[in-house]
Amino acid sequence: MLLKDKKALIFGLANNRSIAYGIAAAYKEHGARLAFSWPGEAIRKRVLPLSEELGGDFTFPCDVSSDEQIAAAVETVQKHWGKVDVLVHAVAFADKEDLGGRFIDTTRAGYAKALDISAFSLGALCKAFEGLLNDHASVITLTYYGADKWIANYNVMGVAKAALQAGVRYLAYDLGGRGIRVNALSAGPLKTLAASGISGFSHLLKHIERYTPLNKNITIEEVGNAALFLASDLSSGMTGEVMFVDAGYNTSGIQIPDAAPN
Ligand code: NAD
Ligand code: 0WE
Repeated sequence: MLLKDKKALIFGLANNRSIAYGIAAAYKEHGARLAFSWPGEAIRKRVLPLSEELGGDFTFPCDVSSDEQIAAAVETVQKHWGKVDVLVHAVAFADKEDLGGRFIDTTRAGYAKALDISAFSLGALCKAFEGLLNDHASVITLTYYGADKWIANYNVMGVAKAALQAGVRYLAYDLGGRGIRVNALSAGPLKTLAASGISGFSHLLKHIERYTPLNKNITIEEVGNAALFLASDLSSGMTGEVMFVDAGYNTSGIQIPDAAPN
C-alpha cells in the first residue's frame, strides 16, 4: 500500500483507455482516494460511471482553459477533501488541423490554444491548488518524445510539450520549499482517444514494436505503475524530472531494419 488514504486529484480521464485511467487504477490498488475532473457535459457522461467503477469520492467540472472553472474546482475540492496529496495532469489539446501537414502553417490562435491547454494549464493548476497541497505532495504530468525530437504530424503539440517540460523544472523549483515535487512521465505512443484519427498512428505503433529494445508498445498499466512510483515516497529524491516509460525507444540512435535481432 504505497498511497494509503492519500487524496489524488486526476485531470484528464475520458474513457477506460485513457492514461488517467491506468494511473487511477494503480493508485486505487494502493489505497488512494480519488477524484476526477471533466471539461464539459460530453466527457462528464463518460467520467461518472468510470469514477463509480474506480471508487472515486466525487467528480467536478474543470475546463483548464478557464480561470473561473479552475477557481471553482479549488472550492469544490476544498469542500470535499480540504487537502490534496497528489495532482495528476493528463490533459492536452491542439486543433485537429494543427496535428498534420506542416508545423510552419500553425496559426497564432492554434499555437496559443495548444500551449494554453497543454502547457500553461499545469502551472495554473499548481498555483490554484498550492494552498490545498500538503507538504511533500506530488504533481505528475504526461509528456511525449515529440518535445525532444521532431515527429511527423505532432507539430505544435511538440512545442507545447517542450514548454510543459521546461515548466515542470520551474514549478519544481517554485514548490520545492515545502517538499512538493513536480515530475513528468514521457510515455510511448498509446491508442487512446487523444490518438484517434491521427494519420499514421498505426504505422508509429508498428515502428515502435520493431525498433524498441523491448520490442513492444507500452500499456497504460505500465504508465500507471510509473506514476505510482512518482506519487509515492519511493521517489522522494526526484523532482523536476522527465522520466520515460517508452520501452527504451528514446535511448536509440539510428535504426536499421535488418540488423541482428536483440
Ligand atoms: P485522452 O484523450 O484519454 O486524455 C486527454 C484528456 O484531456 C481528456 O480526458 C480530455 O477531456 C482532456 N482535455 C482536453 N482538453 C481539455 C480542457 N480544455 N480542459 C480539461 N481537460 C481537457 O488521451 P491520453 O492519451 O490519455 O492523454 C493524456 C495525456 O497523455 C496527454 O497530456 C497526452 O499528451 C499525454 N500522452 C499521450 C500519449 C499517447 O500516445 N496517447 C503519449 C504520451 C503522452
Ligand atoms: O499528446 C498526444 C496527443 C494529444 C492530442 C490529440 C488530439 C487528437 C484530437 C492533442 N490534441 C488533439 N486534438 C484533437 O482534435 N500524443 C502523444 C498522442 C500522439 O498524437 C500524435 C502522435 C502521438 C504519439 C500526433 C501526431 C503524431 C504522433
